Amino acid sequence: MDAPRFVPLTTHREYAVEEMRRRAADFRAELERRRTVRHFSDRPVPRDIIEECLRAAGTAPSGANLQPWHFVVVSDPVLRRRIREAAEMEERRFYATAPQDWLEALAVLGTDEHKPYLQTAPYLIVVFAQRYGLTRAGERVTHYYVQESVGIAVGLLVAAAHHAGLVSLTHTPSPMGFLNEILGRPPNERPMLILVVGYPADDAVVPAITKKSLAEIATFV
Ligand code: IYR
Repeated sequence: MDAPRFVPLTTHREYAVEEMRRRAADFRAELERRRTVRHFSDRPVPRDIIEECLRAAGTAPSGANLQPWHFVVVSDPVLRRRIREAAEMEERRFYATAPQDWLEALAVLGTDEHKPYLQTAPYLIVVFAQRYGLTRAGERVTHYYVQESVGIAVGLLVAAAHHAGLVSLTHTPSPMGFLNEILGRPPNERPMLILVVGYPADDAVVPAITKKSLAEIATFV
């Protein structure tokens, strides 16, 4: 077992309370402008911007710092077409067989089995959760809190893309096993979602939905 090694915390910044208040409110306001978008432009996005967003995602905390995620950035049009075709096949089944209450909950979003954005947007970031890791020698390494860890990383990725001036969509065709096959990922990796990233279409519209208030989402005791 490795002994813990510590270094001084040199990265923390403290702000005067007024500045802290302003920063908290500014950040909140910036995140409030984020919308999940389903109408994408095919305008290219420089790859280095996506790389920076992924570095931001990679800063996420994770169980035992094992960082149980892998991001496959798909820009190849042939692969995007194959992913769209496979996803639409799953979605046709979903919309034909999902329980009525699920379909009713989804109605406000106006979604259906057609997923043209999987081909239009310049990037599909396919997020894989590593159920366990593998050493160079091929031995299994147990990963802890995988869903929580990858969920946090995706949250940071969504925020990073927004902060950079891009829009995104968390897309979860289910089941998603076809992604391992198309992208050649190993069996210890489970596809968690596809983050569609790019610029919005000029005529993009979004559902008229609202977020819960602070009183609804939080309790102070
Ligand atoms: N995966 C389907 C259905 C869907 C489910 C939920 I929960 C959503 O928030 C949105 C869509 C689709 O992508 O259409």
